[in-house]
Amino acid sequence: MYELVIKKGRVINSDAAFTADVAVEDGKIAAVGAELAGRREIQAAGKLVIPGGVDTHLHFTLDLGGGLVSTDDFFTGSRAAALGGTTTVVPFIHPEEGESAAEAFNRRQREAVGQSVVDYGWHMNIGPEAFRRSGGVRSFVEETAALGISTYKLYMAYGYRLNDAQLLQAMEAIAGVGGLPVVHAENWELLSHLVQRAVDAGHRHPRWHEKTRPAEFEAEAAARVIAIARWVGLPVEIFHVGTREVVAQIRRARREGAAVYGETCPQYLFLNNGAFEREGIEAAYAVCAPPLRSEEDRRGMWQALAEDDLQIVSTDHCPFTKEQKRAGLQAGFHKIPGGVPSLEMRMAALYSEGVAKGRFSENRWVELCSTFPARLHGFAQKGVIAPGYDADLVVFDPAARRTITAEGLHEACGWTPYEGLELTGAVESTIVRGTPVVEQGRFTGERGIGGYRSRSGAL
Ligand code: DUC
Ligand code: ZN
Repeated sequence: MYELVIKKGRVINSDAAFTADVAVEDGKIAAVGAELAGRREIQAAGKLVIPGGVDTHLHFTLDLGGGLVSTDDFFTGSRAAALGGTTTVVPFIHPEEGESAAEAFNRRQREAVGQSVVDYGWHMNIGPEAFRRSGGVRSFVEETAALGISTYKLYMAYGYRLNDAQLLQAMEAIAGVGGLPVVHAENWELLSHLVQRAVDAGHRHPRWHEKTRPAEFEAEAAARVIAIARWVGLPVEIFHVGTREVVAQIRRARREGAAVYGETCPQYLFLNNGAFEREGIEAAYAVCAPPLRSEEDRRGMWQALAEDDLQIVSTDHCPFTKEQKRAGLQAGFHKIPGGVPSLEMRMAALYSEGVAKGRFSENRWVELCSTFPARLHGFAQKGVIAPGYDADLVVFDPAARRTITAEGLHEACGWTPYEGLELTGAVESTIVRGTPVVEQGRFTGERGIGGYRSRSGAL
């Protein structure tokens, strides 16, 4: 008799689909087979049983400075994740000047321990300050790897941005520990110039957010960082791809045999730059970076997922309050805090628009949202339903119908850019390492069930 058995669901892995019982013991999947009995049983006939979602790109309490902090903290954010079928998240550590990797890690851990409902790892941000430390970037990366962190965020934009020589040195250091760089690719010099020019000309409307961040310059940055990674001989993942120009760079590199990976996010799959023309504050809600692009780009992201030109769907979840967005809107497009909430809708939205509408298979859905992000980011125990893996499981009702509303979501911002979006399929139960935290679509978990998962390397 097992501790918990999910009965008679259709188990979906990235490479197989079959009807079976899934038995759980001590937080692990103990058996997958027929006629398994549990002290507790969840009936899943007619439902899909998938490995819990893995979201390898999101922000909890991101501090943009000047009092602007993104709203979801570890509890509200991880609860939204669980309700949306995501059981592993990877937010960021932004070390402060003079802070060691361990000090920064401990500071962030204090926000997460006892709060997170789902498991989590960390990306370590390598900013210019890493180069000013004694021992330089290499010892900073080694110190980080010793904490069980194997993924490193490199910005080509904002205050954290690295110049090209720093990108190269950071990548050499990451290669030395078998890690993976994940990159925000935009050409900061060009876009800053265009933003200033637009502001000087008196432009304030959110549409100028996209106009001042041309896709060509985003693609130029992606091509540049891909070239550096290839020269160093290191895999690289380009974050939040929303334009076909960047997809073309990734595709070209991959066809030449380079280990280059691309992520897109729900905002680039469900929204286009028409959102900047919405009324009032709705236009400010849509501001995120890189910006939303054309309808052709939006369609192009779906095609890229189907054709494996993009390999991961994460969220870059980073909501700000209505008041923060409104204050930005009044000050002008360049002052609107960038970020949208997508964490809770990701899995169901990808099923609805991807699988139910025939764009790709159930297996590809699981691969994009769970198996491959787990594998690329070094979560060796996650993303697969098989004995020995973590019992992170989701029971998903493929026939349920749901309309997205801000009221029905649990993200801590009170708005959603997807208001009114109709979805086929809904998360019914979520299990985090053997513990049900969502049952019948309702949160039943407790703070602190999730834990830090250390990693020893990336793909
Ligand atoms: N883009 C956003 O829109 N928000 C947070 C960080 C980022 O790169
Ligand atoms: Zn980014």
